[in-house]
Amino acid sequence: MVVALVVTALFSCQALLRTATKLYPQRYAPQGDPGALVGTFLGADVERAHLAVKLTRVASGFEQPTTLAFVPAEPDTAVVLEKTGTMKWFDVKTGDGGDLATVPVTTPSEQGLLGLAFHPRFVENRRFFLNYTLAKDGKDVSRVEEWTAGPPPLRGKTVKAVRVVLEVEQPYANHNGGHLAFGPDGMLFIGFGDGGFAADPHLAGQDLGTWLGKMLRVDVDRADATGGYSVPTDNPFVATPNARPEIWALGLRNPWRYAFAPDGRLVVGDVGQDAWEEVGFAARGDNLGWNVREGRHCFRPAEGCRAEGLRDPFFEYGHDEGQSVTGGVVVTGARVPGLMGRYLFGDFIAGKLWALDLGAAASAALVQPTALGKWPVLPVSFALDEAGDAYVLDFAGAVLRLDAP
Ligand SMILES: [Ca+2]
Repeated sequence: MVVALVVTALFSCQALLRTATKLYPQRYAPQGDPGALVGTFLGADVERAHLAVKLTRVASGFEQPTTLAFVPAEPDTAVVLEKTGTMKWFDVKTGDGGDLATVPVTTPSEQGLLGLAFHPRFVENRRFFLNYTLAKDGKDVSRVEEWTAGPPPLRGKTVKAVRVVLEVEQPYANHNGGHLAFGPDGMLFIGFGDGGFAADPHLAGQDLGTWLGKMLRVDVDRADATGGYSVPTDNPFVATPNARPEIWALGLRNPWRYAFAPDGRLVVGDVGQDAWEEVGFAARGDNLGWNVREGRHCFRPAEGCRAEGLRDPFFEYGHDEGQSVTGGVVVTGARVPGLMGRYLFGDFIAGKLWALDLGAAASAALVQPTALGKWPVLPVSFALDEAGDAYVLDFAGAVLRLDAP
């Protein structure tokens, strides 16, 4: 009871503080020595090829940030989502910033304000999409929602919710997925985890009758009678009895982050259970294996599981190396020459960063990445700026740019 009161008081103070600071311009300029971060090579990384990089703080002071995105055609402006429900903008050069919106989220475990995607024609239509969890009718629900920004620039404005695209009930507070990304086909890809707890107790991963444990593909430009979206007629399971037609790929445990490579392939980091973290492709109709397989190994049953019809990841690592993969982005900028054209990703718990060649992933059974080191950060998301240069978002509150050493 005492603990509960203290917690309540603490949250009340934070709420007051947030209300007060909203009245004034906010500052997210980097704190401390920007050169203080040092990467080290440990474990299997010792034997891998190394790429020396520097992590330069460009902003700090965010509260449990989950998502970083650069605003299209406004190259000095980036957006950060905080798990606790605030959407913020900041100036990448000066650190000036402010609030754009406060979303009424639930925040236990892995829930909160989790994902954002700008519409491919955001510059003209000012539409963007958020993925967050909220309490509704006594249940926890993941909601994908369309929002609108007013006339440019985005900075210094407030943004507004327009309509709900879709919602799904979440049986547990973990593995809620949360990411959003538009494909080169203009469709919105929505990744949902298996619903949570552990080991997929509802067997959602292999069940085509639920959105949980799936990658969905929907058309948000042509809503049907539901008002939220329509199902593209070329989705893989539209003619499969009892299958949800929105499904693009199945067998996912928690696709926390994913991205499209410049060649159009969808690359997913799928968080593992007790043993293996994985990165792989999710092409049309692919079954990525969960919970039959964890990485390239049997999970259910523990031996002699089926492998046919399942797509294994092109990279996996054991929990001796890290405990929660954060899918990344294909770097297109030239700021770090050794990174250009490569897929950058990391581990949220271990603070390790890697880069690998997706061209090699297409032909080889397993690809070995280049190690970028273990850093004192919690890589929760990756992002590219307008030049295609890479940033890592530290869940402890900082935005870090990858630079040549
Ligand atoms: Ca898998």
